[in-house]
Formats: sequence, C-alpha cells, structure tokens
Amino acid sequence: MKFTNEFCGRFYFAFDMNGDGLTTISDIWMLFKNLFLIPSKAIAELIAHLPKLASFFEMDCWTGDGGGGAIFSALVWFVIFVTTVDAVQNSSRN
Ligand SMILES: [Ca+2]
Repeated sequence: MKFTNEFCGRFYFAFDMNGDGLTTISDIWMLFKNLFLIPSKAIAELIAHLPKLASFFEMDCWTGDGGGGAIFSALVWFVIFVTTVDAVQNSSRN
C-alpha cells in the first residue's frame, strides 16, 4: 500500500474543498477542520512514509481525521498556545 500527499490529499486546502464548483458554508467548515487537524495529519503523513510502522498502525488515508486525530490535534494546539503565552509573558518580564 502506498501513501502519498497526492493520493490521500491530507494537506489539500481550497475555497472549494469538496470540488462541487461552489464555495459554501460546508467548504468553510472543511477548511477549518483541515487546518485544525494539521498536527494529526502531519504525524500521519510522517508515519505513512515508514511502511512497517504504517502497516503496524493499519493506516489509511483517513488516519488522523477521526476523533483520535481531533484529540491529538487539540492537545498539540493547547501545548502551542500555552508555550506561546508563556514565551510572551517571559519576554514582557525581561
Ligand atoms: Ca464546494
């Protein structure tokens, strides 16, 4: 099984996300969802390039898109937020 960006489209971003020729509220939702899931999709993409690990985790193109990916991404965004706030507070003290 081969995983590539072109095949899975993990990092596809467009105003017409579902390719129906129109930009609607559904496209905006899909765009925000894809942006939010960047951390889980990035990890999935990295693992997909390691065939033995990818087969161990039974990966497919939807890996990183589900609830687990959302929880992982939320944790990563939280760590980024806390780290950024801490850095800003430290820089304002000095
Ligand atoms: Ca559309």
